[in-house]
Amino acid sequence: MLTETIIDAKRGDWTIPQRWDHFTPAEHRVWDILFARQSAALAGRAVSDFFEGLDVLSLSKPGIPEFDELNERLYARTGWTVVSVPGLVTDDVFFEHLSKRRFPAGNFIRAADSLDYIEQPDVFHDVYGHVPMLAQPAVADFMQAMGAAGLAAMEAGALHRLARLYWYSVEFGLALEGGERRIYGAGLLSSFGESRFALDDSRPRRSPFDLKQVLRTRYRSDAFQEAYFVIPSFAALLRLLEQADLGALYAELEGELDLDPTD
Ligand code: HBI
Ligand code: FE
Repeated sequence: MLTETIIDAKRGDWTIPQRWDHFTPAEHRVWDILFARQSAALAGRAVSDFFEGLDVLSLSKPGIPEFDELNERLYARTGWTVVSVPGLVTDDVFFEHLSKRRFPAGNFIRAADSLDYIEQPDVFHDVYGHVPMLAQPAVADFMQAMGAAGLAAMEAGALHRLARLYWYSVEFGLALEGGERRIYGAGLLSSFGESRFALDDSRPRRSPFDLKQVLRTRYRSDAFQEAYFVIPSFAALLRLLEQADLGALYAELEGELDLDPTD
């Protein structure tokens, strides 16, 4: 697995060594502050799979996680590994990694004086937001399928549609658990404000997850979402993706107007 990463790095897959020892005590403290605050904010709000993932990956250990150590546990669970990248990588590289069960994580952490705003996904968004769910087999399979679907969508010139599916599930998805709405999207799991807003605020629309509607619905990346989609379970979401003929859907939607989240 390591050799493969080194060879890939020569092919320009944007991976860089984490060099965990370069993080300062102040940066580890930012992680600890974010971790404590967010774990309290998510009590009773996140799906139980999330907390189980934090636990089995020993992510409650203080400081920014050391990826080699994290990967021993993650790889044993679902064959995924976290790889270090400098920031947003291009779509082709991003989906290629996902299709090979590698999750690209930003090799930096936000500043102590801007805990609630990040320009680019940092190590807290990526590792705290995305990685615990990757310890769950159905999610691990779904994310790899999303990688393959992303590469196929690029081929079909339909990446903007696949990006919506990714956005309204992986980043901002809600799920039903015991009849209650819970958070599972990384953008919500890692956001102090929006983890509350997404469940409690009366303004956003919350609809049952409908693939065609999701593929048609625009989103904004610079504000809280105006619409959320709710899945009945991950098994259902995985089945939906496996059974969908996305190519046919992209073609079918060619003639239909896009929707605003508030439509
Ligand atoms: N790069 N590092 C990183 N992290 C992401 O979440 C990411 C990315 N590049 C592209 C990308 N996401 C988007 O195309 C997806 O959100 C659809
Ligand atoms: Fe993300």
